[in-house]
Amino acid sequence: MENIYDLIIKLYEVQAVKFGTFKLKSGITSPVYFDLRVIVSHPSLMNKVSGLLFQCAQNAGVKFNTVCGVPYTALPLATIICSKHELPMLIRRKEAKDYGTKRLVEGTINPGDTCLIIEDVVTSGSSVLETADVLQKEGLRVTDAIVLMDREQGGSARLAKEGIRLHAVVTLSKLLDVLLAAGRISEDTAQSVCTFIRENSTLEPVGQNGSPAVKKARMELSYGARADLPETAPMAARLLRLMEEKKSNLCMSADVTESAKLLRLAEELGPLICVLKTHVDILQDFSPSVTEALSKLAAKHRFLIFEDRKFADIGNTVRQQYEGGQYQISSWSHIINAHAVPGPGVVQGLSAVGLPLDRGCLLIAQMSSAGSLATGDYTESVVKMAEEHSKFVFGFICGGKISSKPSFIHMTPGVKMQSGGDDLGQQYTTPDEVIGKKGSDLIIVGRGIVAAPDWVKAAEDYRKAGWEAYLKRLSSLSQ
Ligand code: 5BU
Repeated sequence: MENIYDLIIKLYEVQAVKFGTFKLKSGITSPVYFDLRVIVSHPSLMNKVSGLLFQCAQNAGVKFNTVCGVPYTALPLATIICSKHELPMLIRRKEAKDYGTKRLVEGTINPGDTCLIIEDVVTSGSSVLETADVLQKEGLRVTDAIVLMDREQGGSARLAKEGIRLHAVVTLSKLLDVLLAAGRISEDTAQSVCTFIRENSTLEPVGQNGSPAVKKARMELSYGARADLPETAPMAARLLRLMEEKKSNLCMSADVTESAKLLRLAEELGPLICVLKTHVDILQDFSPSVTEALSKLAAKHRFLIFEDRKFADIGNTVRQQYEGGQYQISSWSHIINAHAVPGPGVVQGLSAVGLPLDRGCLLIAQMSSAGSLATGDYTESVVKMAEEHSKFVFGFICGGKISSKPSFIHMTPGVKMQSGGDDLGQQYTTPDEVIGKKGSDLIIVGRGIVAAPDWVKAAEDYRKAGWEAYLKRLSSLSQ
């Protein structure tokens, strides 16, 4: 066991495993990359790896007469094993020579012998299968393969289908657990690797062998657990805790034009919501006393105020719009939102005002209205901008989950019990769809509540629907 621990640390130190952003042959981007070719420059590591590969075969009770390494990285490993234990070896050529014997396998082939395959990394299992195929065509039997690193992306199930048992010295889950425990990688890194593996499995779901790191990533984190992550911004942590405490992922959009009505909504629905969203500029009778009263109700009923101002100008202008004018938004609104269209200056201008006041900002990554231009590459760029300003930007206005980082909060407008729309382009999705299927965190409901005959009943129905969808999602992802 200690051996494996040391091996993993050593592999990390010689950069045989790297974390970051890597473009794979397939074109997809991976947060983890194995380059086990580098181990040929570390003789003691070569010996250690070869020893563990052999031991793995012994432990599994594999019976074999000969050994073949998958070219090229596993070739020297097979050589060391065969040399040390005086076993006959076979070499598989990648290309047949165009002269001489034209053999695909070098060495003495005794048809009917069992050949053990050695490989460095298995992802889908296809390179092991290719080698097995060549050996089988020569009349050899292939029953087992030993791999140094199983990425747990479906390779072992694929090989099993072809009658080959895969034995791994190290699994990716184990590697992540050890590196996490040793403080070599962050929780965030482990999480993103797990998410990547889960989403890019070639066959079977990952993590069935019970690694805590992988299990944790397969398991959806609760709102409360996300609040405690070190990378979670203070405003996100505050909101997530409120949600957990009030069992509510409901943001009410109090789109009314009279101050008295706004305050009545806040007083009556305050206990059921975690955020109250305003459009302060639609109030006919605004005065600073309204926001003062609203702030008191927010403290009394424990909800956050979100002025849906959608800032979208150069940094210098938004700074003044946020802080000054007749609304003085920064003095009472815990949360604001902004379009990313002006570039990062908009966030810089807003955070200059908001950060010292412990405020937070949501970036508008998608919109609920028909024909919205905030899609595709634009949405991706917004996520990137949020990641670059993650102290102040703590989440998104979006249609569903757009970032795998659990520290970011996803809030979705355009929610009603019945899907459909209004006659000005608004499009509605149900709470179950938004939270349960699309993976968002909060529903934003306006007319679904405000235009209902009984506000309190409607708000309670939405709170319940949103919360139950969340609980259902949590339990389905924890299996
Ligand atoms: P509704 O009555 O639930 O349709 O109100 C939705 C609210 O959310 C309303 O205040 C909009 O201004 C706000 N909204 C939205 O509907 N869609 C968006 O993409 C964004 C905000 Br951003």
